[in-house]
This record gives sequence, C-alpha cells and structure tokens, in this order.
Amino acid sequence: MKNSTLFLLLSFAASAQAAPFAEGDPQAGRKLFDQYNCNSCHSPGRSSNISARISTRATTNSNERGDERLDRDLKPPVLQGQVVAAFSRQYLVELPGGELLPCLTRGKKSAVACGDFVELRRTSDNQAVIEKIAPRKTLLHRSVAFRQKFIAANVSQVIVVVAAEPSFDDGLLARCLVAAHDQQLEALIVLNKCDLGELAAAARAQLAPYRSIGYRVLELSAKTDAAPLLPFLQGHTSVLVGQSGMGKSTLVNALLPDARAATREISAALDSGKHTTTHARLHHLNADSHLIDCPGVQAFGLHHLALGDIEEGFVEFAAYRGLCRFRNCRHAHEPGCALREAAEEGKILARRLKLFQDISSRPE
Ligand SMILES: Nc1nc2c(ncn2[C@@H]2O[C@H](COP(=O)(O)OP(=O)(O)OP(=O)(O)O)[C@@H](O)[C@H]2O)c(=O)[nH]1
Ligand SMILES: [Mg+2]
Ligand SMILES: [Zn+2]
Repeated sequence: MKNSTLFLLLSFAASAQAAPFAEGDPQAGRKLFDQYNCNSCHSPGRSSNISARISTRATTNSNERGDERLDRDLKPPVLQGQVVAAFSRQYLVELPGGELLPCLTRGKKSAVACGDFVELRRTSDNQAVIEKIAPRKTLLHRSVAFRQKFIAANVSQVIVVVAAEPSFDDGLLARCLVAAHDQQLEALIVLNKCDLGELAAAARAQLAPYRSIGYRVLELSAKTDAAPLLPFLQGHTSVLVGQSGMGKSTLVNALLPDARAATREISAALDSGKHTTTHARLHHLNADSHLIDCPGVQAFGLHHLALGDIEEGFVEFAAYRGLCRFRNCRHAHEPGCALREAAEEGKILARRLKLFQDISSRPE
C-alpha cells in the first residue's frame, strides 16, 4: 500500500475512533459522514477553484465547439475511485491517490455497494456525487420478496464467520454459501473463538458436515491469534459475513490493528451478539489483498435465486442431478426423488436436504 493511502486510511480510522458517538447508534453513519466531511478531505495544494483549473485546459483545444466547452467549464472533471464504506445512502470513496471523499448518489434510490468502482464528480471541495458504477465482477447480495440488500461488490471470496458462542444458525451458513456459489466466489468457513474449549467442540461438530462435503473450515481465535487466516486472504478481496457477535470485526482488528473496527461485548444473557458494525467497510491488507467487514445479519433471503441456482449451491447434490423421476422435482414430496432416497440411505445428510427445502420454500 502506498504510504499516502495508509496515512489517509489511518487518519480516517483515527478520526472515526474519536467520534463522539457510540457504535450501534443508528445515526452513527450520518455523524461519521458529517464529521469526516468537515475536516478530512482537503488534499494539500489542491485549488478550490475548479472552473479556473478547467478553463485553463479549455483554451488549449481550439477544435471544441462553444457549447461543449461551456458544458465542460461548468462541470468538474470526472474522477474514479472505489467505494470503501457504505452507509445507507452515503459513501466514502477512495481516490487513486488515497484521498477519501464523502459521496452521495443522485436520486433517492441507491444502487451502490461497498467495493464498487465508481465515477464521481465533486460538488464541493470535500463532497462528490457518484455518477456511474463500473460493471461489477461480482455482487454478493441478499433479498426478500421485493427488496434486495447489497453486501459487497467485486469480492472474490466470502468468509462466513461462525463462533463457539453465541450459537450459530446452520441455515444462515447454508444460505451464505449458496449466495457465494451463485456468484462463483471462493468460500471459506471460519470457526472463531476456539479458545472457548467445550463450546468450540460443539461448534466443530456442527460444522463437520461442511468439512465432509468439501468446504474449507479454518479454526482460530481472533482474540489470541488471527494469523492463520492471513494465507487465505492473500490475493483476494474477501468479505466477512455472518451473524452478529461472531467476531468479524475482532478479526479485522487483529489483522489490521489500525482498522479499530468497533467491537462490543456480546450479551451473554441473550446468547446473541448485539449489532456492533453498522456499515460495510473495506480495508487494505496489502496491494493485492483487501478485506470487507460487514454488519452482522440475522437473515439471508435468497429470493433473487431460481430453484436451480439454490440446488446448485448445495454442492453435494450434484451427483444426483437429473436422477429424480420428475424433471421439475422440488425434492419435497414427489415420488421417485433421488435426493430424498439418498438422504434416507445416509448418502447425503437429511439436515442439508431439509435446509434446501426451507430455502426453496422461501420463508425468509
Ligand atoms: N473468547 C473470544 N471472544 C471473542 C473472540 N473474537 C471475538 N470475541 C468477542 O466477541 C464479541 C463480538 O465480537 P465482534 O468482533 O464485535 O463481532 P462482529 O461479528 O463484528 O459483530 P457485528 O459487528 O455485530 O456483526 C466481542 O465481545 C469480542 O471480544 C475470540 O476469538 N474469543
Ligand atoms: Mg462487527
Ligand atoms: Zn427430487
């Protein structure tokens, strides 16, 4: 990473840390955005008079028509950058030199995701409007009946973080893996908090089926040593997903002490994590490896996927494809269902077939 990039990221992290609000505050994004907007985006030596800079260049092109020149004189130049933080409708875009610029989108609907490469124009010295989103290589998202929620764009790997405690939902894990498979992303399961002996053993047993069908499962403790994750991150843009309280931000902090993503003690009484991270945030590990921390999810709707896509996301079902009596078998109650027979014979796990049936009936 360039020194200037590092400096700006660190100073942003530091200013976020000093912000006079608690993480978990629903207004946190707004306040962070405002605070950042006020004092952090002035690049040294940059003239605030944009039209003056443009008009110097305008005089050099004698072939230009008058109306084109007028249009260009009024508009600041197009900049390119990457969205490194996504609040609800506000974004922080990193420019190639490392400058972080708070941005808005035009109109009410926002279709921008953390990780997007975008074109933007300044509307003032320290604010810009996103004008265009570059075609995405991948888009990890979840959806309910009429609404979709972006998680991250242009990632190459999904890391589903589960933990010894709080207890995790294997249905949510299955959904994350199906969504990753749909976007042809590498998938890694991290079992965190392995310092918690017996609880870790139970979680390990819960994950055994995932190992047996070929998923990579990495056990570690973010609190004691997160380094075993590093080789898995090299060369990837990875996104950490999972329920709240699993330790995603603790992992980020352990790997990038300067990220200082907020963490919070989980509520032992409720056996569930409190939502600590309020927005997606991209961190740079090195020039080729990037890591996006996301808010915890309680549900992972897959309404955007067709039945066939969901089935393909259950990788161990592949051997039985086309073997059911009916071509449009939903593997629920149909006679002659090869998957149900396989589950009865113990060739595939009945629990996984049940998860498939739950997902394909789309209750979430
Ligand atoms: N014992 C133990 N506790 C951990 C470990 N990693 C994280 N924790 C604790 O788990 C709690 C939740 O950690 P976070 O990193 O905030 O969890 P998160 O997944 O980012 O949560 P959200 O941002 O709400 O999605 C904190 O109290 C951490 O200190 C670990 O390896 N061992
Ligand atoms: Mg977090
Ligand atoms: Zn079937």
